[in-house]
Amino acid sequence: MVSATMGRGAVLGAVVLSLVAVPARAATGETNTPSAALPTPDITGVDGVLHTARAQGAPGAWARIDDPGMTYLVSRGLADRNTKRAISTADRFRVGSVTKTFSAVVLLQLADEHKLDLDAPVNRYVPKLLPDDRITVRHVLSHRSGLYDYTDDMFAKSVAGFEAVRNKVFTYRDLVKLSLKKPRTNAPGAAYSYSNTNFVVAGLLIEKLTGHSVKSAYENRIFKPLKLSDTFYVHPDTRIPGRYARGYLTSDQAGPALVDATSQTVSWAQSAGAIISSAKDLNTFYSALLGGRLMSSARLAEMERFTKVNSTTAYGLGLRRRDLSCGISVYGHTGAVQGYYTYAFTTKDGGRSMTAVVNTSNNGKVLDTLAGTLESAFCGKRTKAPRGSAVGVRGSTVGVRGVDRADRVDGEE
Ligand code: HEL
Repeated sequence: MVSATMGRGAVLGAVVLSLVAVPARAATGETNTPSAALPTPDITGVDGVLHTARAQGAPGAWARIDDPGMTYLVSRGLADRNTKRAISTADRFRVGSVTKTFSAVVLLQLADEHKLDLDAPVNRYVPKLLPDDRITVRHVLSHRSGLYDYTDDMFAKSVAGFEAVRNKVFTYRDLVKLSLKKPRTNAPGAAYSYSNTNFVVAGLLIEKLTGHSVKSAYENRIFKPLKLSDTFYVHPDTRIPGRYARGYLTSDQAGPALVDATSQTVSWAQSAGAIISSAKDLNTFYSALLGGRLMSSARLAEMERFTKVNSTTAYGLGLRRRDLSCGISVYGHTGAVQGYYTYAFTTKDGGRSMTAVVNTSNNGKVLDTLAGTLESAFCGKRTKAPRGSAVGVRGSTVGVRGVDRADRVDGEE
């Protein structure tokens, strides 16, 4: 289902396509095109990506793009394989590591309040937590601490590993201990090495510095000020409040049925990955963050100091940057938690945001495919098309104002 709504009541029925000049790439690989100068999102392209993700095994796939005055909604497939309820783009889901940006925001706010020095050792705030006093808060938030990722062992067998922790409740210190059983991957600051342990340490820091739970820090500092009414931190409760898409974990071996992974504590991740949200709220969050509404410009600049990860991605402080093929860079995070993959990104000025989700995981093809939504949403159509070609796709609904009507279910294709 595809729909688009415009702020002042006009209905989008067709777009006129034009070739857009590709902005010059800066030496860092990053380009910062103002969102007003971006090409129109290619909604047909987004829909095609979701269709492919479904064909590759995702029960449902959905995306929401928020542009000034315009919202685009695209959804395909099922929220629930038993009841056959169709996905709605308003459905809540588990965001996985998108949580890391929320945790980083809290710590950067604490830095703004002079309660935290990013270059101080973690051990200054939580004495003797880590075996190396050289590991700083900045190393942790940029995945350069060298702390081993305990989830590599925990989920070596995806389904058995998940079932072993589905209902478990860990303390942060339990998780740090698991990490410290293994040698560190690099000396502090020497290399980027993604690890959930870093953002477990971030959670501990938040609790230590605020004297309250991460839940209340998220709620008071982010969820409530931004009115994120679909966003929750319920750990260790296993349920998703309200209307949500069920999440389905793919087995490592071909053949077995998908495992319904919706119900879990996510205690293995907590401040590294346990937030629940919706596409609308994630777009609001990243737009506010990059728009400078969550911290000082000096702290945001620190968040946006990126370490190169590979030719198209870089990591700041709890923030990913992806450099798209059209030369545009977008900022946000990805998430992989049993049952869900998420891409949530925005432009440098926070003007255009997109969240794309599928309700399956442990399916690398689907994960790679879903990245294509970024290209369509931010780069627009890449080839010249006839003027006046319609946005609509087979069986789609275009221009249903304010309604995300699941009038077509792709579950039985
Ligand atoms: S992994 C990532 C993603 N991050 C990291 C974090 C998150 N999620 C996890 O650490 C979960 C790992 C297990 C997920 C599970 C599945 O797909 O459901 N996979 C297995 O069990 C595989 N044996 C770097 C991809 C991120 O994008 O930041 O979220």
